Amino acid sequence: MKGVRAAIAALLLIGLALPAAAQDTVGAVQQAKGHWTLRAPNGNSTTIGYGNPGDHPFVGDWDCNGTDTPGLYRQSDGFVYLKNTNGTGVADITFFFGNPGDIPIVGDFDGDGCDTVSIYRPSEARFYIINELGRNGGGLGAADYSYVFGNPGDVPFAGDWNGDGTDTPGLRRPSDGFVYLRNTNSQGIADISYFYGNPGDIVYAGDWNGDGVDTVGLYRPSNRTFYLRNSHSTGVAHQSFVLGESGSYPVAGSFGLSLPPPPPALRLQTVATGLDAPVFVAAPQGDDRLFVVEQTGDIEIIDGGVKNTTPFLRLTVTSGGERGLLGLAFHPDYASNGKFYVNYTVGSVTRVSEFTVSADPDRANPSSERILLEFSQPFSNHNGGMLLFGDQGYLLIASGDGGSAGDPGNRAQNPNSLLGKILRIDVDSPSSGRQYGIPADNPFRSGGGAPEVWLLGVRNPWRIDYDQGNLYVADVGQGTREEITVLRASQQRGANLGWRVWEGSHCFAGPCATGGYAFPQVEYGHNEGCSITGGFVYRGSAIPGLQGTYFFGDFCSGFVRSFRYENQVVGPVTTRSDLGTVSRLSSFGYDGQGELYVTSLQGRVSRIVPAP
Ligand SMILES: [Ca+2]
Ligand SMILES: [Ca+2]
Ligand SMILES: [Ca+2]
Ligand SMILES: [Ca+2]
Repeated sequence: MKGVRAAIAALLLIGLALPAAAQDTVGAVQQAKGHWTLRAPNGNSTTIGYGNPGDHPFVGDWDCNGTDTPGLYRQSDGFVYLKNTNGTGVADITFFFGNPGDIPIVGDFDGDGCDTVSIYRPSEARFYIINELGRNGGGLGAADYSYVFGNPGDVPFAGDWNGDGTDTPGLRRPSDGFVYLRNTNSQGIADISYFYGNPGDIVYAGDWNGDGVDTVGLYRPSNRTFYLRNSHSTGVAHQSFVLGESGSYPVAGSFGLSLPPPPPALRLQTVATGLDAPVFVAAPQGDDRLFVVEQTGDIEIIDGGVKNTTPFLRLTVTSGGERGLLGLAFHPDYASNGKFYVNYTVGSVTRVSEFTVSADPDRANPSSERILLEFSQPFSNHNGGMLLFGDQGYLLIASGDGGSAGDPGNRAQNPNSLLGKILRIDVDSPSSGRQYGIPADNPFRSGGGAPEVWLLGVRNPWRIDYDQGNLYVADVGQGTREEITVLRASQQRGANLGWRVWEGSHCFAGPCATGGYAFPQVEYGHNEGCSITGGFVYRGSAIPGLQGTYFFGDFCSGFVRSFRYENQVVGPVTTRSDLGTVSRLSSFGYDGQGELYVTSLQGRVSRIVPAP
C-alpha cells in the first residue's frame, strides 16, 4: 500500500533520486481454498496458497520494505497471521487480535513507512488506531487513539486519499451506495463523498496509477471483475478485468511481482490433416520433426509441414474403440541410442515395447522390438496408454482399470494388479528375469503389491505429464466427474488417487473415508463434458508468457482449458475460448522444442500459436 511515502521523503532530504512511486494492483483471495491470485502491474498473475477456509484476507507492508504481503484474521482462534513474502510458507508474525466481531483495518496511520493492523469495531462505528504490530505469539497492543467515523453498518477501509503519506479512514455505506473518505485520523465528517458502485460490490483502496494518491476500487463477486478508478468521483472505471476464482475476496497492494508478460490470445494452426485417427504427437527433444501416433498402428512423421510417404513404424495392433496404438515416448538419450517406446493393444493384451531407429533416421527398425511388459485387459475399454519418462529417467506407464464400468474387479485399489495404476520401470537395467528393472524407491519393491506400481487408484489416465518434478494425472471419470490431480515430487510415491472409492471428490463405492487419498485440484461435471483429454505443460519458446501453463480439454464437448501450477497451488482454470472447440479432441502433444499440439480423432493435428 502506502509505506513508501515516508521512505521517499527521507531520501529526498538526503538528496537521493526519487524512486518511482509504487503502483498498487489487486489480488483475488479464494477464501474456501486459501488461494491468493495476485496480479502484477503488467497484467499477469500468480497464485499462492495461504490460510484456512474462512480466514479473512488482507495485505500490508509488515516489514517496511515497500512490498505488500498477505495477512489474515482467523475468527475461530482470534489471531492474525502475517507473512512477509508472496510465496509458499507459513506466517512470520502471529498475534491475538481485538474482540470477536472486530474488523482488521490495515494502513500506515503514522506515515512511518510501515503498515500495521488496526481495529474497526462495527458496533461502535469506531476506529482503534494501533501503530505497532502485535508482539509475535502475544497480543495486539493498546490502541494509540480511537475515533468514531460513520454509522453502524458502514464498511470500513483505509487509504492515503490526499497523497501526504498517511493513511486515513474510508467507508462505504451500503444503504445509500456512497463512499465517504476522511483525510485525518480523527472524529468528524467526511472530506470527500461520492456515489460509487453497485449493491454487493466490495470496496478496497490503492494507488492504481502511481501518482501517490489512493483511490477506491470495486470487486463485483457476480462476475469476478475488478473495477479501478483513479479519482475521488462518481464515474466509470479506468481499468476493469476479471481475476481469480469464483468465491473470491479482493485485496490491494504493491506485491513486488516480476512476471513475464501475460500470454497473447491464441489460435490453432493446422499442421496436418488426413491422418488416420491420430491420438498423440511427440518428438525427441530438440528434433524438428513431429511424430504422429495413429491409433490404427502407424507412427507418421511430419517434416517441414509435409507428411513422409513412409511411416516411421507400422505396427500390427488391435484397434478401435479405446484399443490400438496409444502411446509413444522417446528415450531421454534418443539422440545417441535411438530407442523409443510404444504402448499398444494386441487382442486383449496391452504391450509396452522398445524399438530402435534404423540407419535411416526416418525409419524405425521393425525387427528391433523388445517386449518389456504385457498384461491382460479383462474388457476392451480403459487401456490408459500414456508413456513418458519421469524423474531419474524412469519410464511411467499409465494403465486403466481394465474397463467395463465401475471397476467391477476393484482392480485400481488392488496393489497387486497392474490395472488402474501409474507404473514406473527402469528400461535401462533389466534384472531379476524381467526386461526392465524396478527402481529402488518403488513403493512395493519389497512386497505388499506389484513392484512396478508407482501410484494407484486411477480409472483411465489417458494422458499424464511430468514437468519440473510435478506429475499431472488427468483421469477420465465414470458417469459424473472428470478430474486432474497434480502431485509434486514428495506426493507421488504410492499415492492413492481414490478410484473406485471416489470419483473425483464424489463418493462412488463407499465407505468413503477421506484419509489416505490424493484428491483432484481440478474437477468438472458431466454437464460440461464427458471424457477429459489430458494435456501438457507449455515449455516452448515461441510464446514466453505461456511458460508453465498446462492445457487440457474434453473429448465430447471439445473445450480447451488451461491453468498454471505454481507455488504448490493450482491457479484459476481458464476456458480458452480463443482456441474454440476441437471436434473429437483425442490428445495434446508436444514437439522437440516444447511447443504444444492438439489432435482430433477426425485426422487433424494443430499447433497452439499466437493469434494474428
Ligand atoms: Ca513488506
Ligand atoms: Ca505506520
Ligand atoms: Ca493522507
Ligand atoms: Ca492514484
